[in-house]
Amino acid sequence: MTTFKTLGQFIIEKQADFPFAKGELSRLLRDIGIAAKVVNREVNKAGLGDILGDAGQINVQGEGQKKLDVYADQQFIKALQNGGECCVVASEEHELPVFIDSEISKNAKYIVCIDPLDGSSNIDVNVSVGTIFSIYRRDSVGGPATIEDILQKGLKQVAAGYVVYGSSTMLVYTTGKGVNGFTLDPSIGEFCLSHPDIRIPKDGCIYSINEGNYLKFSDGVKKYIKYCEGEDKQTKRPYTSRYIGSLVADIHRNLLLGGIFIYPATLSHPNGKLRLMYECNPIAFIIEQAGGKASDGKQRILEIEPTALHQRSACFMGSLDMVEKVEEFLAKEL
Ligand code: P6P
Repeated sequence: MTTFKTLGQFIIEKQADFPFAKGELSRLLRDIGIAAKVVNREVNKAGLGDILGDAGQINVQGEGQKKLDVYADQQFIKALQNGGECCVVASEEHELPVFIDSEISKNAKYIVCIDPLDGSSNIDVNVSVGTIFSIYRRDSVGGPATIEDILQKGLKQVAAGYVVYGSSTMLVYTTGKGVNGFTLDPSIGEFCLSHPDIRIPKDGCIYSINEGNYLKFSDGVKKYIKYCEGEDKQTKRPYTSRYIGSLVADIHRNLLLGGIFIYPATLSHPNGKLRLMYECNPIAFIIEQAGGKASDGKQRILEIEPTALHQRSACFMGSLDMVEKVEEFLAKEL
């Protein structure tokens, strides 16, 4: 009889790590897990239902919304509304925060920042996509949450995670005490612990960057790319270039195998492309908890003081030695 541990069992077991926990965060994480299973069902049959293609709307990023983007956003918000543990959701798909003002939620203590379906441009071509979430405890007491409750430094996250809808569907999260991965077992409809205590290798041989933007990169980034492509047996170069164009998929591979993911500032995206609150911060929390490093090229991503809900940040995230090496190249360009 194979023994397995479901996400729900694991969350409750780990609740003991938090002496003051009264179960709210556990319920919130379970609510996210439920929504992930609902979204997974649609992602897995996207080619069959009328769920592919454009929703015909433009989101706050000025990007065309895919129908699955909208569907995923609706499912996560509904799960968070029904769960009663979240008072406001900051979603990539909404310009303004979505306040959950039901009787049970308006005084809830948690805030969720979420990219409901990241990498959506890959949906129609059957490439892995993902959900990324970040959880904060509100500072204000009672009444509607404030924008200051949402715009907290990444250091203040109480939990963060992602779901990767790939050849298998996995949920990977941290509450600040390590990183654990759960694989969805469709036969029982449960996320089961499959990757306990994930650690990212201290060094790696995979670099992930959209080299199509090469001419728009700074000199330091260009020199680092040439370093990755150089021949040197001792440092196992040339490295391997792997870039899916779906943040969660690229990060998940590099987290398990070692590697670096880079989305730097470019001429077209002077602050980088990825969003701080619901892409860079949650991924940075996970990477650091797994023993890696996550910087914007100058400082820890988790120490960036947010000023706007959808602000962007450059990011260099992954194996410690690889991020430190690229930072050496960046320091020389200052
Ligand atoms: P580019 C997807 O749209 C996304 O937000 C991330 O998932 C991904 O890492 C990045 O953008 C890809 O951007 O400019 O290389 O297509």
